[in-house]
Amino acid sequence: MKIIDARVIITCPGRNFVTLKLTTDEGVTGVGDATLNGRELAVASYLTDHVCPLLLGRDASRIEDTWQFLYKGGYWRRGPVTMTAIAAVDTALWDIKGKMAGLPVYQLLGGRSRDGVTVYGHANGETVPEVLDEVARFLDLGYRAVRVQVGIQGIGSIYGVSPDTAHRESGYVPTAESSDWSTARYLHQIPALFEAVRERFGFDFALLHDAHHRLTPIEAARLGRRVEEYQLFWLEDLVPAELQEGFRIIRQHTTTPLAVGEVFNSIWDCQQLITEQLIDFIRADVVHAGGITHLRRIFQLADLYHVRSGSHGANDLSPVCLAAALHLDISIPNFGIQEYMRHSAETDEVFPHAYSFADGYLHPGEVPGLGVDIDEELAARYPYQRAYLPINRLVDGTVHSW
Ligand code: KDG
Ligand code: MG
Repeated sequence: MKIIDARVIITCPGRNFVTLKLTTDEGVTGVGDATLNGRELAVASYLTDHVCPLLLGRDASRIEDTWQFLYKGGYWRRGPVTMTAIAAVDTALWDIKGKMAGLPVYQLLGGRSRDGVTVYGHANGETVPEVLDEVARFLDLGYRAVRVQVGIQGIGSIYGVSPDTAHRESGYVPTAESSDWSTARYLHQIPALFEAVRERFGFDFALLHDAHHRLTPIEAARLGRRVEEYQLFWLEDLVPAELQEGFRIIRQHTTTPLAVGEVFNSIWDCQQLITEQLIDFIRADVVHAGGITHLRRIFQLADLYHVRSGSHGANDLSPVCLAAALHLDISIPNFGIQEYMRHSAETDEVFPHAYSFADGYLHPGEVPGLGVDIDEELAARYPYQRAYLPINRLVDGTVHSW
């Protein structure tokens, strides 16, 4: 079974998505997400100009071999562009393998380890009462887990707190700059949000929060310790994780569970975090961490060290990535939670899919392969639009992590 066509499709049904579509000589197609928010065309070029020509004529059934061929064969290793491109090929090959076998991909990964994939939604707001209304909405919809983000007084527009989650949260805001970030204000005000949520809704659901890499380890340690009484499911991305040993400081001071990894691309980005048990949840995702093949390897390492999965699932990852994540989530033993930021209606139309939400869980569906496709005719009606992630600055103008 040979690959005879490899094409990259770029579409912008509200935000940009890059998709790889492979076709075999038997007419079977497979899709893989290749979206790297804000740097979409770099991956598209990596695929079109360098990888696609190498795929033609290759045996579509050799998933692991193709992964190694692209990873080791490229000589230049790791990094978001390379690993997103490899992920797209890998995901498309799993899709093809499932279709050939007549089985949903999760069956090829060992079958179900659970009945449904617990997901968390995003309750955002400029003020605490606004966030509380959003939490109520999610709980009414049946969610068992909610992430809460709120505006901070004295700070302008903060990334990730807009209730307009379909577009702004994951960065479709070409010129947004916040220029008055203050960690002191944030640390002072944020505990009141968790207190208000627990006071009104109790403790019978998982509560999460994302700090978007904005703190130092000792600031993070202080926050984690301060909010222990609210029993968060996790605090996410407290500090940038290039310095993996930095998490030791946080760990020494707090029992609040820690999650990190949405910008990771390989097992080596989290090797120390996992093997030293410095985190509780690894947030690497299918599209940016080398596809189903490599993410499964990360989760298997994590399982040995009591670290559970918590895959990134913002809506700048396409429905193809979400479908792939769900097949992995439902099959692995150490699943923790899956982020679920619903896509816009236009995006859902461009990417018809078999997965469905019910009672706080996502279900991958029983369609052979990944159960997701791209409607190319519709996709063509939404041409690419240049867009960037926002920039965050301190009061004095210093660029700061967001
Ligand atoms: O492209 C960046 C987004 O995916 C990211 O900022 C969203 O932090 C995020 C999250 O937790 O989903
Ligand atoms: Mg995040």
